[in-house]
Amino acid sequence: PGSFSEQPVSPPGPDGQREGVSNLHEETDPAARAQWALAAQRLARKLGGTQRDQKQILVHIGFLTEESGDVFSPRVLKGGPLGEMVQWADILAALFVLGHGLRVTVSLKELQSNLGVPPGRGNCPLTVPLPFDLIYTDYHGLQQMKQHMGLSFRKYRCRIRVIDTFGTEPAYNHEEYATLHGYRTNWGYWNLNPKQFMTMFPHTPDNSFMGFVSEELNQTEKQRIKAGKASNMAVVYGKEASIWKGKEKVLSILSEHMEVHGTVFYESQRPPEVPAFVKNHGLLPQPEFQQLLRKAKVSLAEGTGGAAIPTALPLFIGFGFPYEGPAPLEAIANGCVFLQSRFSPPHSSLNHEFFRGKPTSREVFSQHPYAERFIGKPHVWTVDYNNSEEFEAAIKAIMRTQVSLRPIRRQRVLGLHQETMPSWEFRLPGRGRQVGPRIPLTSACEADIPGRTGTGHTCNYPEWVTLPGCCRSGGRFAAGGTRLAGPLHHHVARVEPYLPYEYTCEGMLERIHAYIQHQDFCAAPGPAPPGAGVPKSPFVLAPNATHLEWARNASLAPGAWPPAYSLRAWLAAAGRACTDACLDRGLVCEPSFFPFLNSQDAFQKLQVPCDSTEWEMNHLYPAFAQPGRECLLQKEPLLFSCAGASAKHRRLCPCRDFRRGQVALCRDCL
Ligand code: U2F
Repeated sequence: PGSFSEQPVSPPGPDGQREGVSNLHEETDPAARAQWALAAQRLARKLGGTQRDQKQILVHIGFLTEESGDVFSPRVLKGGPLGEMVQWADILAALFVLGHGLRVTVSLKELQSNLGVPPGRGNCPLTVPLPFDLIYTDYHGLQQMKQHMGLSFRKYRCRIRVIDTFGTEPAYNHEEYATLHGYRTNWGYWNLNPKQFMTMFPHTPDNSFMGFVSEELNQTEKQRIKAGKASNMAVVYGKEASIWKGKEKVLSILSEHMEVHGTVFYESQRPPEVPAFVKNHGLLPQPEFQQLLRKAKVSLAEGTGGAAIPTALPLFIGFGFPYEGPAPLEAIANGCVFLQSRFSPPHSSLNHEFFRGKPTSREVFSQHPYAERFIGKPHVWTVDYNNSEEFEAAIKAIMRTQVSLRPIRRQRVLGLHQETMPSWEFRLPGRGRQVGPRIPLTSACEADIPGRTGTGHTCNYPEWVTLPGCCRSGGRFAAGGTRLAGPLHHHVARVEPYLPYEYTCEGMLERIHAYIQHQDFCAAPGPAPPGAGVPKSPFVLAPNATHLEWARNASLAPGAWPPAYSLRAWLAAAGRACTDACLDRGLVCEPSFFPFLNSQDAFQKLQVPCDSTEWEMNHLYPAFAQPGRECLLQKEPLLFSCAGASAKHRRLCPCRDFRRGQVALCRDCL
C-alpha cells in the first residue's frame, strides 16, 4: 500500500503461477513505460502520504472470450473497432501502475478457475468466497459471471465494474421500470448502481467515466512539430472503406485544397474503393499512424512573399463514423485540427442503426461530441457536411489562422525605416489574451491590414486584425528589407498540440485511484426510503435566490464521496436534462446527491409552488410538472438519473464543481 508498481504485481493463480500483466511489462515500448512512470511519480507527489489500499482485482475481458462469439478480434486487424482494445490496454496499465494485485482472464475456463468454481460445475449454486475485491469486466463477462457464479453473483455483484463504451442510463438499468416503460434492450437490465458502468467518454455522470490514455507529446516533440515543414495534406478518419461511401463531394472539395491521405484497410489483391487522388496507406500500426498525423498539414504560407514559414495547420477529417473513438484525441494531441460533421437531427438509439439496442437515449449531435463540447475551437470544428458551402468555408477558415492580432496601442510611425511595432496582443480562441512578439516593420501604413484607417505615417488599426490579412501581398511588414519572419507565425499561427488532462496517463491514474479508494457500492447505506425524506434539510436558498446550496452548519455524512458540500441545485428549464442544466452553469450533474434533494423541503426552499406532491418511479424525478403544479418525488433510488428530459417537467438537478481537466472528480475529491 502507498507505493506504485515498478515491477509486475500479479498474485499467484490457483496453480501457483503468475500470469496476466507481467507480460505487458516486458512488451511495452520504452517511451510508453516512461510516460506511465512519470505520471505515477507526479500522482504520488500530489497524493503525498495518503494511505492507499492495495486491492486484489480480476480483469475479465468478456468480448475476447470464444464463448461470447468472439465479436471483435476477427475484425480488429481489418479496420474494425480498436477503441475498446485501446481502453482495456490502458485500464490494465493503470491498475498495474497503481500497484494493485491483478489477474487477467480472457476465457471462460480461466474465469471459472479464478472464481473458485469447482471444475465441471458450470452453474454452481453455492456461495463461494470471492478472492477479489474488485472485478472489471464488460457486458459479455457480466453474463458469463451470472451464469457461473451461482448465488455468489448476487452477493458480490456490488464489486463488479462494467466497462461499457457508450454507457447505460438508469432507466435501462432498472428491470421493472425498463420492462414497463419500453427501455428493455438486448444488453439486459442488471439493477446495478449506475455508477458501476464505466464509459469511454464522460457521456452521462450517471455512469463513471473511465476513459483511456492518448499519446502525450513532450516539449521537445511539440517544438519539433511546430517547426515542421509545411506540406498540404489532410488525413481522413476511417479505417473501413464503407465509411468513405457517399462522401465523394466532400472529398472532391477537400482535394481542391490539399492532398488527401487515408488509412483504409484492404486485402493485398483488392485496393479499397476510394477515389484515385487519395493516398491510401492501408491500416497502419499505431506508431506509424501517429507519425502520419504529425505530418498532416494544411498550408497557410500563401502570400507571405515566399518566406519559408512553417505556418501549416494539420487536418484530421471525420466522415461521421466511427462514433466517439480515440483517434480524434490522438490527432489533436499531435497538433491536428479535427474537422467533423454535425448531425441534424442528432443520432440516437431511436433513429440510428448503430445505436439501436444500446441502453441509452443519448442524442449524439456530432461524430465526436466530447471533442465538440469539451475541446472545441481552434482544435475542433463541427460543420454540416451536407452544406458544401459551409464545409468549404470551414476548410478555408482552418487554412487561414484562427489567431487574431491587435496592436496594444496606437502606433505613430515616424519615418519610412522606422523600426519596431512595440508589441502586439493576440487572442487564441479558447486561450484568451496573450502578448505577441515584437514585430519589425517599415511603415505601419504600408502594412496591408484590412480595416486600417489613417494616412501618412499615423495609422489607426482596427481593433482586431486577422493574421493572414496582415501578411498578404508579400509581407508588407518589412523593416530595412527584413521580411516578417518566422517568430510571429511560430508563435501564433499553429494550433498547439492539446490533450485534455483526463486523457493523459496522470489523469487516468488519478481518476482510477479515486474510484478505487472511494467508490463502495457494497457498503453504501442506500438513500432514504420514500416518505422519510432527509431528516433535516441540509440546504439553504443561495443569496441570489436562483438555486440551493449546502448550508454551512449542515452535518456531513462521514466518508461520503463526493463530499456533499459541493452540491448546488437548480430547477432546470422544461425539456432540459440535468446533464445539460448543470453543464450550462459550468458544473456537472452528480447523481449521488439526488437523495438530498428528493424531498418536499427542497421544493419549498426553492420556492416552487407545489399544489400537490407525489412519490413515483420515474427516472425524471424529482421534478416539477407545470400544468397541475405537481411536485414529483422519486420512489426508486436506482432510478435517480442525470440523463433524461421531457417537455412537461422541470427537473430538480444536483450539480457539483469539478477539477480542471478532470470532469469525473470534484475539487475536493482526491
Ligand atoms: C471507435 O472505435 P475505432 O477503433 O473505430 O476508433 P478509432 O478512433 O478509429 O481508433 C482506434 C485506434 O486505432 C488506431 C488509432 C486509435 O488508437 O491510433 N489506428 C491505428 O492503429 N492504425 C490506423 O491506421 C488507424 C487507427 C470507438 F472507440 C469504439 O468504442 C466504437 O465501438 C467504434 C464505433 O463507433 O468507434
